[in-house]
Amino acid sequence: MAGYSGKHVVVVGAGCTGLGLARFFLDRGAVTTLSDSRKREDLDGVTELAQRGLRFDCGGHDARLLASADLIAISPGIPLTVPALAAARRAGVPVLGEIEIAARELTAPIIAVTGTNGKSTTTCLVGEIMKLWGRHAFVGGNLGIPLIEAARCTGWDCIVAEISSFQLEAIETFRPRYGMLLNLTADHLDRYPDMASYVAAKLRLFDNMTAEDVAIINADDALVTRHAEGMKCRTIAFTSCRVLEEGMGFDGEHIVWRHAGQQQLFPVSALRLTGLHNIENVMAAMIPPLLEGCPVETAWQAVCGFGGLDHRMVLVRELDGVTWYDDSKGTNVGSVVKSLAGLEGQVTLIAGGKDKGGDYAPLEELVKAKVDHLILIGQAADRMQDSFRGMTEILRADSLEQAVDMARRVTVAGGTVLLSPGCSSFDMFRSYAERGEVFCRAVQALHSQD
Ligand code: UMA
Ligand code: ADP
Repeated sequence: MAGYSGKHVVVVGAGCTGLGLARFFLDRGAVTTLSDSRKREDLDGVTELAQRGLRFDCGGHDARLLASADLIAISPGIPLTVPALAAARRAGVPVLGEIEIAARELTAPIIAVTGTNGKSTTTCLVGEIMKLWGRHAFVGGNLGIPLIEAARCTGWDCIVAEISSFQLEAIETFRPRYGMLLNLTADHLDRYPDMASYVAAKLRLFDNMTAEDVAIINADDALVTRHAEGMKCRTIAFTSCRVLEEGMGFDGEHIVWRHAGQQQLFPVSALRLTGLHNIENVMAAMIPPLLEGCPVETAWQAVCGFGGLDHRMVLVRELDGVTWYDDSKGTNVGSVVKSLAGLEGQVTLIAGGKDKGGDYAPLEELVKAKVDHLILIGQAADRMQDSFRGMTEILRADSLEQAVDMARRVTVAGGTVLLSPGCSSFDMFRSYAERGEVFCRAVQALHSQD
């Protein structure tokens, strides 16, 4: 579609992405309808858009309306299997995802970060480096500010975008200059029929990349390296297990960057971030700026100054000898594995939430070795109880606040309480952030027994 003016565009989903898309298409003179399964009165932030002529299709998606559109623009939370959408596609209506629409407008190079875990942290790390280097960098995507907001402004030097598998489902030409694949473990099996479909969606990031572009690949992840073999673009690897002849490696004390016959050493003791997984995130994040010519001192200063994001292994408080951590963003089994592995001593683990259909088995050994008490909340509690039966003492709580009270009673001095749910939050909360905030408030409200 050459231009959008006068075209009928249906934007599906009225979350932050849909509202950004609606604004974008109204700005370009499109006849724009916002379609959402929620009722009109339940939508937030649409008053100004309605005054600008936005039309609405609420309480479901009108199949006839969608089939008559010139273009359907979808939010990440809308699977292509939604019946009205699938029917419109079959009828030949183009259906594009938000990142595809945004990227068609963007001229600055895109550094795209995907993988099962570490995306947000790595995206922010790249952003910190670019900004310290004096670059006007947009930092967003799945992280929070939708990519379409970058397309509504000009003057970017680079676009640093966290990209989810959901967002990649409806791309056509999306082509980052740098594409990172941090790791691949099971996630979102409530949306995908199997792991292969989830991986296939992630790999679409590399579909349009050419020999001029660079894939940044985790050499320690067998699934990632297997899929990297067929890529058309250059690949640069990172590993936390050894030093590489070319790429980012780790010798146990230093990150070792070897490229074009040069070597640089970075002592990880200078980092504020902790854990081997965060060393991996730092390694991956430094590659695009260094390849773009950023001075090594600037890149290292930026990553050393970064203290991490909220709700990712954040120390909430120490109370009566017990340490409390908020890892509400631990929303899949792989991330709980990393968080638990990094803790010393005995742990009371608070887990559960909206089950994503994955296998909890990768957690079994760590639960047996480290978890004294497992306190389960939410819809996933029954399945998790079945998975971990006999491996630790299991308790059930009706609310997160009750789980905090239970954890307080059962955890002895010297121990740790960890909220790392291994599930999404949507059964009990609006988001992982709200879940983390409720946890932190409940922990802060506890009184010392001394
Ligand atoms: N809706 C429908 N029909 C449906 C399903 C949903 O109309 O069949 C409507 C809902 O009623 C709601 C709207 O769609 O009004 C929500 O759209 P959305 O789910 O795409 O939410 P946004 O607010 O636009 O947020 C999205 C991402 N959400 C998802 O991928 C589910 C956000 O990632 C992202 O931060 C934001 O765009 C900006 O890019 C969230 C997420 O959980 C945090 N992502 C997953 C993850 O990180 O694991 C991938
Ligand atoms: P994402 O955006 O992919 O969800 P985050 O950076 O928000 O990733 O981190 C979420 C959780 O994932 C963290 O609390 C941590 O437990 C885990 N994690 C972070 N980085 C990695 C990594 N490189 N490999 C595995 N797990 C990680």
